Amino acid sequence: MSTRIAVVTGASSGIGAATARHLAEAGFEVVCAARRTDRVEALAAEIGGRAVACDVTDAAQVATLAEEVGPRLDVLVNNAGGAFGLAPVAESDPDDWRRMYDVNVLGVLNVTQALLPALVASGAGVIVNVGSTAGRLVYEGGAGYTAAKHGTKAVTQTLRLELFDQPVRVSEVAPGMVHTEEFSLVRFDGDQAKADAVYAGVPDPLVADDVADAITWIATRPPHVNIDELVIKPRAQAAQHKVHRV
Ligand code: 8X3
Repeated sequence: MSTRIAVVTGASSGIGAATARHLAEAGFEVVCAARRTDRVEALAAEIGGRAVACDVTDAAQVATLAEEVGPRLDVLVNNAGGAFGLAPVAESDPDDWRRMYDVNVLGVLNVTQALLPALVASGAGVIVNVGSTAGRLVYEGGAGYTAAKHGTKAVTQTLRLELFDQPVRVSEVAPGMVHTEEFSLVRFDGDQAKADAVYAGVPDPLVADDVADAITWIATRPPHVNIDELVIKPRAQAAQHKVHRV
């Protein structure tokens, strides 16, 4: 059997990088895609994969990714995404909202459109979109991000319907609180104190490896098994506003 190929977007850090490592351990040749070339090149060298510079919001770069992947693809993990800002609706910057819609929704559209023929050609493709608990609820200051992640979920569920007779499974993994090096730092525009406060006192937030493990499990089920959605939170987070802190 030929080597199975996986693409992970946003593979330069956090959940994306961890997922690339887990999929490589599971035997996949992983195409690591992200904007930061130095990071994906180092990761690809470490795991015996391939690196592609790709901003998922840029059609030309996504076309280059599709060329690099070639005619057959087994797994696509649409992980690139993120939150920008935590301002109330009344004070939000529309540019932040545009960027969030761009990367969390249109990014999924661009990459999925470009790679779908190769996923179909594999005869047993899997798409795993990285959503969020923010796609299931709302919270103060979160409207731009929750709207975008509700969008990620809507695209995923629509694809699931549209591809029901195709050899492609469609899943969403929806993590809650995951302590990665960059998610909150990016949200707060580099303010480390604000980023640290998100996880302050939480005994054990999830880490990127926990989510990578779940994604790899989804991607390695038998071809007739479609995990439609998987919500994953730390034990300490019973609900968005109910977080155990010590
Ligand atoms: C991350 C979860 O709570 O920051 O996607 O919206 S949250």
